[in-house]
Amino acid sequence: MSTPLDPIDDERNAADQPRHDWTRAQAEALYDLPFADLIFRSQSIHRRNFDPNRVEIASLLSIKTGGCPEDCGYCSQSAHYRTGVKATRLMDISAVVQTARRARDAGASRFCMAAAWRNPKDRDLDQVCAMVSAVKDLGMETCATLGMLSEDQARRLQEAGLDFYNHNVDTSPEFYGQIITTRTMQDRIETLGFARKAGLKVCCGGIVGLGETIDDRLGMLMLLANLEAHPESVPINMWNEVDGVPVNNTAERPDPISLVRVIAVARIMMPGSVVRLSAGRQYMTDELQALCFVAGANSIFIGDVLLTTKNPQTSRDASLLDRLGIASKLDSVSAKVQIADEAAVKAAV
Ligand code: SAM
Ligand code: DTB
Ligand code: SF4
Repeated sequence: MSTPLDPIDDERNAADQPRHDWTRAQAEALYDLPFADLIFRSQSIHRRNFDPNRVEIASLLSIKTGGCPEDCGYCSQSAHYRTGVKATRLMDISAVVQTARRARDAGASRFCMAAAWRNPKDRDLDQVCAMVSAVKDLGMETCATLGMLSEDQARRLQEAGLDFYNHNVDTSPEFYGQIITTRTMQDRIETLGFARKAGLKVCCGGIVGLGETIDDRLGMLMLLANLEAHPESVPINMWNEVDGVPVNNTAERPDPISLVRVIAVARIMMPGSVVRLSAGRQYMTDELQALCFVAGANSIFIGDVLLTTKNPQTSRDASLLDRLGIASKLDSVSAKVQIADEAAVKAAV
């Protein structure tokens, strides 16, 4: 092995002593380990902090789709690009609760409500708070992702029963400006700070496959791991391809081995965080997903659609988890569960 790994100290890296001082050299040294050594380290750390045979099941609903004023270069919902996604109004509470109940009955323990906003208007936030309280009453963990928040909005969401706020850094600080120009990385960090201050748990990660380098992938992980507190959830999305967005000019589907390495490094750097294998599972083989779980991923979204793009069918996920010996409520339900309604599944790109 060419690069000495000292002073990486896995013992010091238990969840109760999380580190926030990761250097680029250490991140690179981990990423470059021979594959078996990297996976052994990440799986050992995973086992010290989690049940290795458990995967969290979350479900996602777009409560307000499209027409977004932001220019995120990967996104089907930005009003800046012609992607064929139709803008909708904020959903009724009853329809949201109905979808959440279906997701719960299909085996999901967390329900994430997403809106294509730069930031919520106060009037809309009242409606989202009512949704959050109603979903919480179903006995589910609640998560929302609504764009930038003010301190007061974060507090109101927390009081309504919100458990998690999702707001991603998306990529490395160096690559960020090539993907988004309408909000800065600093804006995002500020919203994450307001969420924390309000007592919300933080769900924060990013995307691979936009055309970023491996250094960018590691830069994103370092940014997350060196935050004052590690996000409780870290979604790693692989870009779900969308026609008509600028990222098509640079995008490259990551080498599957690189994806597994990224997951393993995330697990080692943020040992107590739940790492979600998020968008992009539609392109992954069962074997690749299994490797990601072994490397330390321990959460997925179920449902045939994410927000506007496809996700594996729940029956396929049920079969995969079952064959891996990962207990879930999914294997006890009908093989034909459809959480989103028919129209959303047809519209998914
Ligand atoms: N509009 C809100 C915002 O961006 O703050 C919340 C929803 S937005 C869709 C949440 C995250 O989903 C983005 O930050 C990005 O990381 C991820 N995402 C969006 N489109 C994606 C795509 N096509 N493939 C993979 N991930 C995507
Ligand atoms: C996250 O990191 N991934 C989810 C959730 N947070 C909101 C969103 C994935 C969206 C995939 C693209 C789409 O379906 O439009
Ligand atoms: Fe809007 Fe969110 Fe899409 Fe960016 S990622 S364009 S903020 S919906």
